[in-house]
Amino acid sequence: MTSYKTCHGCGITMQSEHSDQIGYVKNLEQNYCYRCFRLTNYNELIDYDVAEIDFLKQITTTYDKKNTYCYLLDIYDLYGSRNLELEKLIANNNVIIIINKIDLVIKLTNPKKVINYVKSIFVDSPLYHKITKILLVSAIKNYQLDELYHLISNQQGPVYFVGTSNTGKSTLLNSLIKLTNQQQKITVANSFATTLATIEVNLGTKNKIYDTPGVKNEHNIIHYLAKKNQKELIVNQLIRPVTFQLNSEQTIFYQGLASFTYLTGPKSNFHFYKNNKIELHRTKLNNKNNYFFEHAQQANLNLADYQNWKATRFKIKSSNLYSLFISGLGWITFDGFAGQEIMIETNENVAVWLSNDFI
Ligand SMILES: Nc1nc2c(ncn2[C@@H]2O[C@H](COP(=O)(O)OP(=O)(O)OP(=O)(O)O)[C@@H](O)[C@H]2O)c(=O)[nH]1
Ligand SMILES: [Mg+2]
Repeated sequence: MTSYKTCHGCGITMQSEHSDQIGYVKNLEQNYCYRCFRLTNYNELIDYDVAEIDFLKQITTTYDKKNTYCYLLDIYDLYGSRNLELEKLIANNNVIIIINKIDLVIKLTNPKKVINYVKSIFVDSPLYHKITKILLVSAIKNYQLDELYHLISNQQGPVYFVGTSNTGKSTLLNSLIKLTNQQQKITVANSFATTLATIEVNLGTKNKIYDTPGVKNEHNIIHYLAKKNQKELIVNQLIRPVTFQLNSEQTIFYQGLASFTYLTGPKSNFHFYKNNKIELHRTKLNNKNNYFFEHAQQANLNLADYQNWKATRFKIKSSNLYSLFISGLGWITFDGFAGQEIMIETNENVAVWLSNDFI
């Protein structure tokens, strides 16, 4: 039987007929669907096929400009956690940009520098002129949550928390729920597509607050991994950089996930900010292909397949402090100067960006 009752954890309409389908619950009196129950109590993801659900279509937009959108980005994947279609969709309304998971880098962060940097990467975005505030927060450490609460409770109309999947929207709302002594618990998980429909959240404010399902983030390497590796690559511990002093024609492998090659330039330091679970291995450029076939592809962290392995080259044009981002693998910071050449190899869909240093 299908009901009109929605799951308190993920927002999906519940049904008690098909145990192999989304929304299943044995007894419709329950408040949480079976998937949320297993996720919350056993950290086990029931793999219903949610890949085809178009979560972008579920984002409510109006043209009366009354809505406010809290657009969450993940500090570990600042570029990859953006979604341009979503930015177009919400560009008619006020936008608060929230950079979450700041606890991952808290000891390294100069907040003003990060905020200015975020502003600069949105210059070309359709929502640039709608950004009313950029806030750095940590949902799990309650960092800046009072300020966030103050901001959202002072908005005129409804506030929607939006963003790509896994940026921490539901975790952030759960923390706000706790801080305001409300009784509600949204399901959160170390995986993608946890929230499945819009959920109204009670924070005791005059205006309405909503959690929404995360939009798919196709740039992130997590989507191209062997499935068994996906959980391991989601970062939730403080990132400690690893420094390599490299001569030209040296390569660093991120196990079987990607490689970084210093092609041309004098001896230089490169600081790798990455998930602590990924081991880095150095080899010479002329041994790169051997290493790739003999070790990298057999590593315990690897991609689902290697058909779309692609090289992207960067030539540094002027002296500056740079950060090179690989979506889902963190970033590499270095003191660059004109003439240096660098190459990243990974799945062709994984986004790679070179920009000024941001932290
Ligand atoms: N380190 C750290 N991890 C966080 C923080 N906020 C969320 N996470 C983790 O990020 C993962 C995803 O959190 P969710 O709240 O489920 O993310 P979501 O954006 O609601 O995901 P969808 O519902 O799929 O859109 C979980 O493993 C959280 O523990 C944070 O402030 N710091
Ligand atoms: Mg969620």
